[in-house]
Amino acid sequence: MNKLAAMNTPIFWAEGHPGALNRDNWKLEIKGLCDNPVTLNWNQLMELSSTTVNARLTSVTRWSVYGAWTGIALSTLMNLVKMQASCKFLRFWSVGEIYDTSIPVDIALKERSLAAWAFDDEFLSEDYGGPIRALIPYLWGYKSAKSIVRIELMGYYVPGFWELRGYTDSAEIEAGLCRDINDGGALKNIPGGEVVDFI
Ligand SMILES: Nc1nc2c(c(=O)[nH]1)N[C@H]1C(S)=C(S)[C@@H](COP(=O)(O)O)O[C@H]1N2
Ligand SMILES: [Mo]
Repeated sequence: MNKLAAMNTPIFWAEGHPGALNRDNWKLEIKGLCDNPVTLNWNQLMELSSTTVNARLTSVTRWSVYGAWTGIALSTLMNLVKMQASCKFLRFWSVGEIYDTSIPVDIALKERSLAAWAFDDEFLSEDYGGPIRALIPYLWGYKSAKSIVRIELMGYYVPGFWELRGYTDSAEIEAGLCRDINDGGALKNIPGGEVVDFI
């Protein structure tokens, strides 16, 4: 069992679980406001320089999980496609293209914003957004779209799946009680902003 599952990390698929996903057939398309749009298959994704960051995924439903996430920095992908200056938001699309969410480009270019494919040295399972997902530790978890098939470089903001259903567009993490998944779901306090640790 993978570590996220072993810790009973909640599994959210608001649009319905996609079922088994095949890494070898996976394609991630990156298009929009860039000079060099690409569609990358799994082998091509694995050939890009990767990074491992210690970071938290923190849900607006008030739980947070910590670990070493490995993936491709979104900044690396933006360099690859030659993002244009007019790009202001990145819009992620999950498999099935029902779930989308968008983040400002300045947050996308921060060092711990990834297209992540592993957690604690294990590939992500479908449950947790494998083969590859957004991991945006700076914002509430609904910005970390799972099993992404497309990243669109946008000049303007479009509210996504959860934003249309009442969650904030900014997804700024707010202080308060939060379950520590790494500690059996114990209730603790988090500060506002990116959760580095509990208080
Ligand atoms: N496609 C898709 N991505 C998604 C979601 C979802 O329902 N569908 N839920 C989001 C929310 S609200 C959170 S908190 C995290 C949860 O990630 P996990 O299911 O891997 O724990 O995924 C985000 N990405
Ligand atoms: Mo969430």
